[in-house]
Amino acid sequence: MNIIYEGQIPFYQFLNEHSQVIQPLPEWALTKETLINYYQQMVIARQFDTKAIALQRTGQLGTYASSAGCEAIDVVTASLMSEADVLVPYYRNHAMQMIRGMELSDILLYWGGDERGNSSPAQREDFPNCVPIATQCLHACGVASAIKIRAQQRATVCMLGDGATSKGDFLEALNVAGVWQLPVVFIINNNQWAISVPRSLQSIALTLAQKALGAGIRGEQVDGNDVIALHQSVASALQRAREGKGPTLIEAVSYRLSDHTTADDATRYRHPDALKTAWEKEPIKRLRNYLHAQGWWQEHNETEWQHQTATLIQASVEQYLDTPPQPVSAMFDYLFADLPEHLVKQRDIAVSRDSGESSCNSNSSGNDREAAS
Ligand SMILES: Cc1ncc(C[n+]2csc(CCOP(=O)(O)OP(=O)(O)O)c2C)c(N)n1
Ligand SMILES: [Mg+2]
Repeated sequence: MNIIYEGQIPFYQFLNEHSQVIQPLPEWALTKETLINYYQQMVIARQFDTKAIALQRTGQLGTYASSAGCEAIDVVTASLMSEADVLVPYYRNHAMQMIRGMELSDILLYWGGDERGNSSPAQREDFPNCVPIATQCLHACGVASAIKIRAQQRATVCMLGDGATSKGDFLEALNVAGVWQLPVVFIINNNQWAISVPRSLQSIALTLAQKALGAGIRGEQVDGNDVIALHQSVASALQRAREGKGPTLIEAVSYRLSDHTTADDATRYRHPDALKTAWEKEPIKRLRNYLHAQGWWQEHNETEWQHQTATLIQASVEQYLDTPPQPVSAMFDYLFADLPEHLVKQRDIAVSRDSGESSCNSNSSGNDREAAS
């Protein structure tokens, strides 16, 4: 017998869970600028997340998917993308949308059930949030195909979760990306859970990255709590894509520090010890400890940045709450280019109800938005 194929999955880590450097750093990480920027963006993402959950709990936002634990993945990837690259996100990538230019108030608007939050001009050609699991992987291949046909130097970034890797759509997308050598980077946020299904029941494969090997494309695993490792891995993958050197699958290992969404209660299926251990490894603390040790980030920097961030978030919350809700009939405006006949009738009913309601409820404010959504 001869072995005709042997696969390898590299694992990247520079900053271990104790914030210690475990191998020589790349040159860009020897100075503080990029690292501090990553840290600051992650703090914004975490504060935004906390605020969004508080808004939901007080009836001022719809169901919301927390990004606690995936800040490093999102911040590093979005920061490395060029304006011309295309983001195909799923529902946990608020920090990416923020860095790509969306207003935080628009992101809140979306989670408040208002479609205008999904049509910000700042999104340019980026896709809206994808909620059906893994379907975005094929959309990303469509985008990447268009980029390839036009011979443009742009990359498509497709975000997905560990649970999404069990879907046929994901495997089909990997396959076609390989066959057509598409300029796409798939990034799995392996946060160890697909709602209540643990990673161990998702696949018996040692890594999720190795699924790339079956499609003949490059697969690698990276510590998703280590901004330096993420930077190295994502920057190279983006460069390969833009240079026409084919797709990459990156599995970023993280942990979901929150419930699945605000509609979930993870205490019903998750042992508190696992969560406690995960908090020891989380990306923000890991980088903060390193920056402190380098003397690049002091206590007063922390206090000032937390304060500045709180002011920014508060302003975006106010802008969101001050946005008058859309009329009920707006729900017909976003799905069809040409509304089918039966929906035209329904929209007409909604429009006449809206005009009746607005005349007897002229004081309607943004605080009514959950009722409206
Ligand atoms: C096609 C489809 N099936 C089922 C669901 C219900 N659902 C919503 S989130 C989720 C789990 C996804 O887990 P994962 O891919 O790991 O992403 P995470 O939420 O953990 O980031 C499921 C099954 C869905 N949205 N779409
Ligand atoms: Mg998951």
